[in-house]
Amino acid sequence: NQTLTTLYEEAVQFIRSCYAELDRTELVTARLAQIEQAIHSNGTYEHTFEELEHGARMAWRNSNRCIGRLFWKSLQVVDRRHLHTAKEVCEALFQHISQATNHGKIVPTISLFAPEPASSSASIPTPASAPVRIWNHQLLRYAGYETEEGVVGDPASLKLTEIALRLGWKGAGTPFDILPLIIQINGGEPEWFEIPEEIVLQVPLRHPEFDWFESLQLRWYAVPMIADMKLEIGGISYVAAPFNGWYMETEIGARNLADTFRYNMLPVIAKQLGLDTHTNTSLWKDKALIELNIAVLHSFKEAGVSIVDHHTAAEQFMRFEKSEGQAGRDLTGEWKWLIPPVSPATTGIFHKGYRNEIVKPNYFHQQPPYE
Ligand code: HEM
Ligand code: NRG
Repeated sequence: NQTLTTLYEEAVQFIRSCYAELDRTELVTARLAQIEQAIHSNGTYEHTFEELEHGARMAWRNSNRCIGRLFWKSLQVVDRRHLHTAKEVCEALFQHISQATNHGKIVPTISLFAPEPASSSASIPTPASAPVRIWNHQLLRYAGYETEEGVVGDPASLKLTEIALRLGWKGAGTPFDILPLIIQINGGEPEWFEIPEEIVLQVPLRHPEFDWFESLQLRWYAVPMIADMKLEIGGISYVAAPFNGWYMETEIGARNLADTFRYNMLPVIAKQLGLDTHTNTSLWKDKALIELNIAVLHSFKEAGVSIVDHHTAAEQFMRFEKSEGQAGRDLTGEWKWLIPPVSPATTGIFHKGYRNEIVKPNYFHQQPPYE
């Protein structure tokens, strides 16, 4: 059976590198014999907690688009493979949100739910057959509504917001409504759960010098928690594996609140700054962008919420590069994602090249369950 052979080969590769890194090479032969047996009788195998923990960390280390990889060893891995009902999964996600937020001192964390069943010769699983699927892009994200006056909220959430409303959720209709969690079990009907307000840390944005900034009533949630990627370790696919670190300020200040197809705040900010928005040569977009990013950094700092500026993040990435070299590993990276969207050429990353080869374990985009 071709699929099972591939699964075993993937397992061999992973177990060898994982155990070598953990200084457990003497255990490889016995563990592989066990895995081969398990695949033979069940069509799949189960990771030990140590394999899961180190595999998720290796996957972060291998994430070519991530500038934050210096801290890969600190990832906290939570084993949630035994949870089966939507209610149980929801409770675990609430715990992830509060423990990772940690009152602002953010803890990089991943929760791992039961993996997709490995293919057997009898049936090839579709994404819908996964024991757990999380429909949200991030555990915390703002809704977006199409109205007569245009989009209210985050245009990136239009589709999921529509789904939530269709399932019976009701949003307040503000520009910053937190979407409910939408959880699907065994390909059945998805269920939605409102996230308790008390576990959602958000940061109102203020500028250190401009008092008018506060009246824009901008805010962002404290913790980015990607919920729709699949973690692949040793041939096993964890399709529900939400993870988080902390924000780099440009993600909020140069993209989420600035992109014309997101909150599109640059024109309003430039006008408040008294800039001429009718000519490109006033560089009004650039000036507005910088003040918005300053406000994001200042507000997170004042609120005691972890965040990194793009210069520090780039320096940390260069340290990561160096430590990977010392560990004898080849660094891979995706340059156009690694460079920050603000002043890229002021960072060392801009002036280097990276090999964009995919090494596993890794996090992958997957087909959304609702398409
Ligand atoms: C992408 C920073 C933690 C995995 C990114 C991006 C940034 C970033 C700026 C680009 C995002 C974008 O342009 O939309 C950070 C920082 C972290 C952190 C500052 C702080 C600790 C993590 C963790 C993981 C991770 C804990 C996984 C365990 C990824 C992946 C991507 C990514 C897979 C690519 C996402 C995609 O393709 O959409 N990170 N990250 N990062 N990061 Fe990190
Ligand atoms: N740009 C997205 C988040 C992508 C991941 N970024 C991180 N990941 N910092 C946004 O919401 O702006 N992380 O795990 O910390």
